[in-house]
Amino acid sequence: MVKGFQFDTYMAEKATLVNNALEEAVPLQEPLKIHEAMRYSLLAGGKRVRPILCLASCELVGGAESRAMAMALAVEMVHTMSLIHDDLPCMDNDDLRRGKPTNHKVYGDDTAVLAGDALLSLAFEHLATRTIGVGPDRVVQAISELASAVGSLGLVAGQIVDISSEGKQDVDLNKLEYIHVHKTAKLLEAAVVGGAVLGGGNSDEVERVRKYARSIGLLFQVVDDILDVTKSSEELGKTAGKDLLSDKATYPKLMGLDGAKKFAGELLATAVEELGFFDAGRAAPLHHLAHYIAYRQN
Ligand code: GRG
Repeated sequence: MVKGFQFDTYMAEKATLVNNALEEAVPLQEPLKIHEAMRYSLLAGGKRVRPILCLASCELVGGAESRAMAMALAVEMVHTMSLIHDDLPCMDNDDLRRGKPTNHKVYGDDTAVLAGDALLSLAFEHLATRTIGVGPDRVVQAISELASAVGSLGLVAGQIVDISSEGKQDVDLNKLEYIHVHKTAKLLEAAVVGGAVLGGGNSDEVERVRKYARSIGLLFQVVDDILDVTKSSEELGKTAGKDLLSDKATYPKLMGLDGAKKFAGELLATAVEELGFFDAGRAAPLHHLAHYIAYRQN
């Protein structure tokens, strides 16, 4: 860990910056119902890990954080969209998200689907039109990173394989990794890579942060699986123990709790190794973020 770096202060400052910018990016306007539903989930107080990773990655390669702010917001919009859709009765059917009733519980399934669709669309519009101080080639590259993370070879791939595996006992570690790389790691990768691309990183730097992101992306999900069996719904702000109840394949189930913790430690080490290539001061936020993801409590 980098001495003297105030991680808690860093996270609080960046989260406030992101929250204020999100508030401005999605104003309450006509038609009121859809904008209310979009804002309900978007401003419900997530940890903002993905946008903060995006800003930290931009600064790692020497870019001013303003260059990556639109990307950071776009990633959080996509993430929120995926949570709204994931919670729907036709998907994971959940009642609690970010400590509040899920979007469809408040606004109905029809509005929740539309709120997700509108956030997805706005994410790309925002990234394309609100990125400042960056040449068009890099903006197009960032758009393409985000699009491929979401589509049928990204989040959607992870979700369809996850849904198709429900109730089946044939999910081995390879399949579990496929699901989580696609459902979770791809979007974290887009956040980190997009930040480095918009920050002006060269191709070597971009590929280093991509490797870092792949490790922390899978780490994020391994830890999510561990928290599901070790924490309460109150502590998590979402329904705990769900995986166990539905007999779903998870890292603790396939590896045992200690095995899953050991695997998490290995992924953390791989991520940190990639940062060794960069200036330690500039890499401090991503270094601490990797540890935060590994040791988070919710
Ligand atoms: C409709 C294009 C389209 C895609 C959606 C529904 C779906 C496809 C994918 C599901 C993706 C999903 C919900 C993955 C889980 C990711 C995850 C670990 C979420 C929890 O993230 P945190 O802990 O949550 O960062 P907060 O609330 O803090 O932001």
